[in-house]
Amino acid sequence: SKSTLSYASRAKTHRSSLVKKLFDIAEVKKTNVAVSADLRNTKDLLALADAIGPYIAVFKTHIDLVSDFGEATVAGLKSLSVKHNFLFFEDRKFVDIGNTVQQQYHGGALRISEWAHIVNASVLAGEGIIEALVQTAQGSDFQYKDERALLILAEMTTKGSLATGAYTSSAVEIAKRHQGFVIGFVATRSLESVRTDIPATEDEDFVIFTAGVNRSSKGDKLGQQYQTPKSAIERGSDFIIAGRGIYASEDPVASVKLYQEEGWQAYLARIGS
Ligand code: 5BU
Repeated sequence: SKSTLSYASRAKTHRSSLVKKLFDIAEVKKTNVAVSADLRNTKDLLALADAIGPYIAVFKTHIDLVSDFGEATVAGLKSLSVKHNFLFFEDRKFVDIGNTVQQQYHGGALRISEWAHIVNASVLAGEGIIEALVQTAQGSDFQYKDERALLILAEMTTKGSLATGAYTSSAVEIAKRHQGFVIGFVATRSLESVRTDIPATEDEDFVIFTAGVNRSSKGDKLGQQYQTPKSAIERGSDFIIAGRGIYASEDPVASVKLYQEEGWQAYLARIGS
């Protein structure tokens, strides 16, 4: 199982140059934290990115929450990602027909493909949505080839989530057919044990991002369910996504360091070093 290998050794063999970069960042900065920066204006977003940038591998956004989104948002985010060496993950959860998601991803009001290294999509609409996004990312007018990637939403953290069972195994099966642009899943655990008709190839190495991570809370009043950084990594997560546990704490920098430390120690224990 690849999840017992170090990020460094997985970087060496991974087919995706974006994943190589992601694993390199994790190793260099000793962090597997992805902050979920669910803030409402550009100033707050950039201030958070600058403050906690040194301690994270990925800065996850819901860019449609940013009321004054514009050129300054994009330029500011891009320069901070260079300054602090992290990647952007826009948690857009594409879920529509192929023709629509292509336009939501590339161009449009939010210009997601121009700045988001990683995006995600649901397979509720079927495999065609993934094919559509792959087609865009491999198009001849797409300037960011090899610098962009897609995660498939295989599970969700909310109480009563319907993304379970056959849905989750279909998500895994579809991902297996689109390795390259598809780099892995948003899921609560490793999905290696999920049965599909497609056997794993030798170089198969899906990256697991896990949302719903919080060190001190079990959930919220709207059905969110949390696990700790340690639990997520033990269950096979590669990158832990924490939002309110970091940005809404009294001291986000102190807080992110605690998530970094707990996540990294759990990773070291998992790889046996
Ligand atoms: P929180 O503040 O740590 O609860 O924020 C969690 C973030 O992760 C938030 O942006 C959600 O949209 C996102 N999320 C999630 O919580 N659960 C999921 O299953 C998925 C995304 Br997919």
